[in-house]
Amino acid sequence: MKSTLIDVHTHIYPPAYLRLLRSRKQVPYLLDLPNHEGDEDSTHSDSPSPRLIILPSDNDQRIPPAKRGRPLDSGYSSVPEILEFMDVHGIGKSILSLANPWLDFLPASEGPKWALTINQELEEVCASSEGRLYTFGALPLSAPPPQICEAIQSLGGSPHVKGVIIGTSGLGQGLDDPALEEVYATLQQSQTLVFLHPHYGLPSTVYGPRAHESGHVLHLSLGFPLETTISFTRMYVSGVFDRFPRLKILIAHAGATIPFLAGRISSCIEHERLYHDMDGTRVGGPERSLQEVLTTNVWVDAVVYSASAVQAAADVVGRDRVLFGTDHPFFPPLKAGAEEWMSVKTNVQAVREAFEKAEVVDGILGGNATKLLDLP
Ligand code: 5CU
Repeated sequence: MKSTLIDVHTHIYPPAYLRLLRSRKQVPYLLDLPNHEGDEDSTHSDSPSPRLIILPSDNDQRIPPAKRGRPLDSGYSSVPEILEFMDVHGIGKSILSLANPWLDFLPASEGPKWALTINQELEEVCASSEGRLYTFGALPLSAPPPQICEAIQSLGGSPHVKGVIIGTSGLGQGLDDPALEEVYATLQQSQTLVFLHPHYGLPSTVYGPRAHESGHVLHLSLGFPLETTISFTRMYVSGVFDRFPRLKILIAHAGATIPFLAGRISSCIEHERLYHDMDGTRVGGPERSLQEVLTTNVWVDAVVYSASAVQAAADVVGRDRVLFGTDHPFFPPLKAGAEEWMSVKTNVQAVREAFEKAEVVDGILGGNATKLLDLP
């Protein structure tokens, strides 16, 4: 297959990170299974794969251990398997990012050294990939802002780093936290692309007492995109993009529900009494329009599994600001032995179905990423 696709959304747990998870007993951690609890999902080994317990809901004691979280097979960390996955799906280049929950859970004193270790491992993997792998670096977000800024600056020296990945919690208070100003200033000044990705979802109470019966469905399909939507909207209404108008942000999962809700968000701002005086003159709230921010600061991936959704996202942010992604190693085929991943095929087809013009399809499947990330 011709390898022309560029995958901007593909995750990895490098060996150092797996060692970190293995050393822990609280979420996130690896749950080893005794042999008799054999994991039917695992297709890679005779002994049961440990379970990857990363989401708070994964730790639900009502779920049997062999079904908790997901099986950690080698696809989560093996670079040869990633390259093979790329070959099977015609992916020429991939941008690897550390998967959730990144380094968010570490004590402040440990974040920077782990960020350094993980980012070095990722840079080495990419450097020996003959131009096929690049990376979004991880940030030690639990550390004090000056150390986060130092980490951003040190990534500038790594030739394969194309930006950073962050979750929605920031320093613990979200991405509208004034304490992040120094970090945003550094990101803007260095023109570092920020890949915004969810992990925390919504408070578990919203899913009701039967949530454990549907596994990850509610959390991943609704919690993830709503978390991203809320996080980005908080950044916008708090004026982050007014103060840092050259910030560059790539929003996961086709911009979550932001493209769909952009009009409503803008209308709520236009009707917010706190933002207007008695004459109706604007006295507060974000200065730049959401439309302007979405078409100048924002890019989105195309991981949305639907032609109409990817089209809607492109209508709002611009067709040249949508970038193909796979979300590997999440959403693997559940059928043993399947080579092609339905999740990947669905996303490629959605792009081909949504747009008639070959140049738009080619842009989304690879050209836009080449330009944004300055890929060879
Ligand atoms: O949908 C996704 O992006 C993911 C992810 O990145 N991590 C995860 O735990 N589940 C789904």
